[in-house]
Amino acid sequence: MKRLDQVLNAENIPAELELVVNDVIVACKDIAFKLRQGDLAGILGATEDENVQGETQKKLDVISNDLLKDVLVSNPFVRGVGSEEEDYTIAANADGKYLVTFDPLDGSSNIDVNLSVGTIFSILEAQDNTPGDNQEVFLQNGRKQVAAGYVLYGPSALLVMTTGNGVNIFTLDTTVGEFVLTKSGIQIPEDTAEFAINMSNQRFWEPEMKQYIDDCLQGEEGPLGKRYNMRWVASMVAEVHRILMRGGIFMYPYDNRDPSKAGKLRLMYEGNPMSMIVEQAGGASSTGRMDIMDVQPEGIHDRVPVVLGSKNEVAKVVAYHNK
Ligand code: P6P
Repeated sequence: MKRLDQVLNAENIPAELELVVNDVIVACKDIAFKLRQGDLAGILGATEDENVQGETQKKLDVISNDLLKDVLVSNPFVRGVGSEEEDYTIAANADGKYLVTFDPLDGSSNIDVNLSVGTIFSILEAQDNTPGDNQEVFLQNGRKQVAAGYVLYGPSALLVMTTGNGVNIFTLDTTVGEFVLTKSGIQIPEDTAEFAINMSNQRFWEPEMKQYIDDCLQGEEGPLGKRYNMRWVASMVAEVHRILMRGGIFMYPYDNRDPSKAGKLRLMYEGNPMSMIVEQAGGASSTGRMDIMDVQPEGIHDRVPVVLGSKNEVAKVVAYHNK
């Protein structure tokens, strides 16, 4: 079985980028170990604090964020980092080339009920000498990513990542503490009959999304002519992984609960990295009206509507929005 470093070497990526990826993975292996300890390590439950998103921080949100931040800020090839848990971007090294954004523990509402959570990361190149504590240097569209990945802390800890050469899956071998290649060249089935959406928000959606879901629920007799199944794990990393494995469509659309927000999910460290992975695996990822990776960010915490997965199903949802 090939180790992560052997696969990255074969992909001919710059040595500095490989060292940045390795530091992300060092932190994620530590997060995986802490999650396995759970209550035994006294690290479950919430803090008294809220993050910039207005969400109560779980203890493990803070621990995971600190692990990733500390290891990356001291990496000589990192210019700066941006995190869901940090109000502002953080400067690392003025002559570092790489910018790393991450959601340190996505789906953390699942932690206290022992369900899957994940770490999502995205890597960009700084295009000028702007310091890493100026968010402007991060504000590049998703097509500029040089690497993206997630670690799914499920029954096994899986690293799924791409450097633009397809999508590989690595499994954490806990006997040696290394991620080893277990699947390569992932391809998402182009069609699906399985959708993932939080149905409790239905009354807040735009008419186009309501119509698509209504038509799915009409099954074989309806306009889409097939019986759909539904899943909702409330952990984007778990949903995306299921889609990579068996196809599907994941949606967190715009809703009018807070009209000032374009969506719930964040562009820079959820939408863009997941979109790079999904497109590299032959899927599609859209806001419903345009490719997510073509969206020009205006702030490190920008939100975006997300419709991603099997490309022919995403095309249907886009068609509903373009009627
Ligand atoms: P809801 C987790 O908080 C997250 O950011 C995604 O991982 C997940 O898909 C979504 O929010 C779940 O949101 O509104 O169903 O709790």
